[in-house]
Amino acid sequence: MDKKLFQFPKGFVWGAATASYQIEGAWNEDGKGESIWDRFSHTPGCVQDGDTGDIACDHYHHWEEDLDAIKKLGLNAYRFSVAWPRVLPSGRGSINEAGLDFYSKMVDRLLKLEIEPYITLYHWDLPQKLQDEGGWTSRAVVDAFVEYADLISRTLGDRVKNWITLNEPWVSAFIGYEHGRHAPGHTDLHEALAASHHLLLSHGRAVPVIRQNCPDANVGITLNLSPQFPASQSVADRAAATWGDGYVNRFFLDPLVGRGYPQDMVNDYGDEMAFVQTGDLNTISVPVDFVGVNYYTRTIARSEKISEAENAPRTVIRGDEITEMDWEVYPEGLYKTLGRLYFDYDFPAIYITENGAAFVDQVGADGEVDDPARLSYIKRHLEQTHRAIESGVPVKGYFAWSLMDNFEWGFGYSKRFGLIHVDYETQKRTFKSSAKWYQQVIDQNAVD
Ligand code: IFM
Repeated sequence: MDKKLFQFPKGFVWGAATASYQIEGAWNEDGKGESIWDRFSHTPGCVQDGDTGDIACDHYHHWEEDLDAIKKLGLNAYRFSVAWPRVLPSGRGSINEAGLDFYSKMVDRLLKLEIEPYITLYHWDLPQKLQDEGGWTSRAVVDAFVEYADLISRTLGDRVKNWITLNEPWVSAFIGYEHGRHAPGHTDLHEALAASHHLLLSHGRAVPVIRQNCPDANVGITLNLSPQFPASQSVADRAAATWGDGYVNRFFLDPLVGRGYPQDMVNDYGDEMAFVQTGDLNTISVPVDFVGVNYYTRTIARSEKISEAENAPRTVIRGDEITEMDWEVYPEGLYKTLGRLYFDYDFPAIYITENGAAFVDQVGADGEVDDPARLSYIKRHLEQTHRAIESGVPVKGYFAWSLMDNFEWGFGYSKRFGLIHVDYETQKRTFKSSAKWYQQVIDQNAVD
């Protein structure tokens, strides 16, 4: 009777994730160059409450304490990103040794603590110098990314095995260049499409370089994926769901596995796709060892092409459990997504590189932070992960988002996703109850 309800496979990777701009601070220290997020957050009106990542969790100075916390949590893996402008302040060319040294020391310490590093090369902090030349809309950025990937994998590849080229290229391209809510804050679909293509091309060009520098590398890319459910049976809602799937999911998944850009989206975007050159799709579909999925919620697609009155009544209704991001809690969407990645797209391995939830957290009079909603969110997503594994999907690891509260982009510090609470005034770290529970999960390799 002591058999655990959800026992995970031996060797399952238990981690947590962060990103450089969200935690490091030290935005202009020790030779670091300006990033598009430095510029964006310093521009009045771009980030809620005028917050910036100038200090954030001050991880640049607290990194040893933070690594000790990771050890205490019992994680066997830590996913973090390198800030490109910290190591190449102008994006290419002259190297900032102090920046390289920071990551090198971190890797050494992680390995000493027996924590496997998973490095994300690009988690949105493009050097501003490259943005001044057009950023991701310019094809020249691809060579710069390859130079950067080469530098980092040459420097750390003797010790780091796990590499993620890009985090959520959809967000970089479409939220940054079409919706304007992220750096660089543009609102031009054509730019977003070009950015998206150059991001994918950068991935395709970087993978062989990483493999050359690190022959036993485990290399992949991380996508934000969200299953689309038509709000009703109406033709219009079904079309909206197909379009939404093309926009967020298939536009990235299809080219990565060699299917090219989805024809329905190409038809929709038309001449806007003129920047795709011969051979690009071949480059993009370079084989990867895994795909990383960041899953938070599903999308219920309601057509904007017909009025609510003309449309069929909604049959798929958003649940009433909603996070602080206004995202519906829908764990089954993770099961569905994992299955699709394996059964439809045939990825050899899958990591959940992010999953978690923002809720309002209070530090109690006793100094404790009790966060049952987050604990329950993670628990139910782990149950769905386990279900996927039981169905034969090769899910190799789970990284909670996030290790600690941090700068949540356009929302500044107003949303807390951490397992560890951060008091931004004092930089005091406190394990929330979800962290203590996660500690037990890792210890037992099971969700009880
Ligand atoms: O904080 C972000 C992260 O940087 C990328 N994925 C989604 C998270 C929550 O919004």
